[in-house]
Amino acid sequence: MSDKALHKSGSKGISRRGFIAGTSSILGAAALAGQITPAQARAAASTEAAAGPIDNGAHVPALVIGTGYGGSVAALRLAQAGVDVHMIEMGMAWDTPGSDGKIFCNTTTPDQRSYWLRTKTKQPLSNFLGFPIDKDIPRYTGILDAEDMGGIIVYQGRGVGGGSLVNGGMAVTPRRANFAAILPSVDAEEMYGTYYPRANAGLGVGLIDPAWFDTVDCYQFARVGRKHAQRSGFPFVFVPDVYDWDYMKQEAAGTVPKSAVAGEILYGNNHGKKSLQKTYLAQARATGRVTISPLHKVTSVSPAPGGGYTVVIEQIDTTGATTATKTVVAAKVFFAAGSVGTSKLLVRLKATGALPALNGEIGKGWGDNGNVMCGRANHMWDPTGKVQASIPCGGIDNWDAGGAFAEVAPLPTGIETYASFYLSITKNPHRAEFTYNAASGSVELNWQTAWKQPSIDMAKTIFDKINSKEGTIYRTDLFGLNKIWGDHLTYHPLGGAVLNKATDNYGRLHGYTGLYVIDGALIPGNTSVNPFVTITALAERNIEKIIATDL
Ligand code: FAE
Repeated sequence: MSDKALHKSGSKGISRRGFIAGTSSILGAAALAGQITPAQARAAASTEAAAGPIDNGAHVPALVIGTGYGGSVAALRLAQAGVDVHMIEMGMAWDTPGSDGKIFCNTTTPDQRSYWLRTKTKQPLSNFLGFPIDKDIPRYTGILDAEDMGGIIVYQGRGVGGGSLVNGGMAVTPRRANFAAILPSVDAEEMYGTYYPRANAGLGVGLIDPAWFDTVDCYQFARVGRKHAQRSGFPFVFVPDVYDWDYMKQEAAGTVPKSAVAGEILYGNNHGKKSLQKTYLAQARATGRVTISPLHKVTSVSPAPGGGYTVVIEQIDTTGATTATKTVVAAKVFFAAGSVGTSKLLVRLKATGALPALNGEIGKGWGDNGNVMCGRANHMWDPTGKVQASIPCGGIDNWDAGGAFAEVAPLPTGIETYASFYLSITKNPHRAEFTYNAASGSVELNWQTAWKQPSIDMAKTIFDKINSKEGTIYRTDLFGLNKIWGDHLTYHPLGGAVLNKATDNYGRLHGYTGLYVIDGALIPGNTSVNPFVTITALAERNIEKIIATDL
């Protein structure tokens, strides 16, 4: 990946004044950015409040399952085309402060808001100095799901905004040369000429000021990462992000409430991150045509007797208990529940006879984007800083030679750890399949932990060399006792309903007119970089075609 490719983004910033809690202020944020007017924002907020959650027996023109990247793009573009849209989201709205006055809790002090229906945290870095660091929490519909799929823990965001609520915001357009391997049936010319720029603009992607980066305490960890990469002959590249970099400068200067600089990331970010709530979803709501039902989970979709689809939805409370079951009819249904959510639904619906005509590609082609984590122990003269901004801003590129792109990640513990920490994206060739287990009534994924070995080997092409050059060693205390590699997890689930296989070349599910997939499930297992810009750009491409031809 060249520096140029990584920098390629149409940036459209949002004023820091907009980063206030609450639905109406979220709408206000977009208004300040010039995306919608304050009057539109107020009208949309009151329309939505009046509309409330979806009613049992409702008939809707378009129903979107999930409010992540794919779902938000679909909702906005459909609404702009004059279609009323209802979005169903199993997670919470995340628009109301808790007793501490904050919507989201901090990474260092996880409480009930942190995890989806768990009684103990499941932190990606489970140990420190070999000691387990997970703690008991009340069971609650928290923001981060650590979903155990057998051979792999899949981390996902839960709530209005999906993964955008919990992710690092790294907004990377893959190198064009790698694109054919990602989505071979898609016209790259169109993607790079139209849809990637549209996605970058819609997401509000921007780049850190390199001069500021060079001086500020909170990126010392990344400067150490750059120095070590370059001394071993690897290019260090700045990576765009959806964080408001002007706000971050003010956080670092102590003039505004701290968010990234205070380590907020995995369990939500209270200020500077431009999550979908502040971009696509704010615009969608401002059309007055989009309503969202949080704490509602779709459990079934099947053809309705009079045309369209019958959708069964469970309303849940914050303990996860079902409080109502609703049945609605939708003319068109967009599956945007994320790679795992969409795949699990479709595999179950095919196997149980609700959608028997789905084809044999359903559930196939799932990959982990080659994610693997590791830490390195630096010398005492190479401290990484006790204050670390939680937003990564650079990476080490060894994709061509070694099959790995390593994000130089923060370890925002609040103390000096002398550790360098990395999340590598690698060219792992393994693909898994979701299947329905009739005996247990659950959908399973056949991923094996041992399938991470190619990822480890590829990451080692970078870190063995750096360790040898620097005279340093791997940390063995972050993922257990004497365990170097974080090979048990992914942040980047992709595939399960692959474009041009389970669907046509625009996400229309084979076998059923009016059913679409529009999220990360379309992408066959790897994007060579962090995935959400590609998910967004592909959704922009597909919805444009669907609106032009199917509505
Ligand atoms: P997603 O955003 O997951 O949205 C799906 C939504 O559907 C969720 O809100 C679900 O709660 C909801 N849902 C699921 N099932 C149902 C159901 N049955 N009924 C109703 N609602 C349902 O899908 N990517 C990057 O590009 N850069 C990063 O820096 C980055 N960092 C990450 C860090 C972490 C910790 C994590 C977990 C992910 C990160 N990602 C990153 C990945 C990125 O967030 C992910 O690829 C996208 O969010 C996937 O977008 P989708 O639209 O596919």
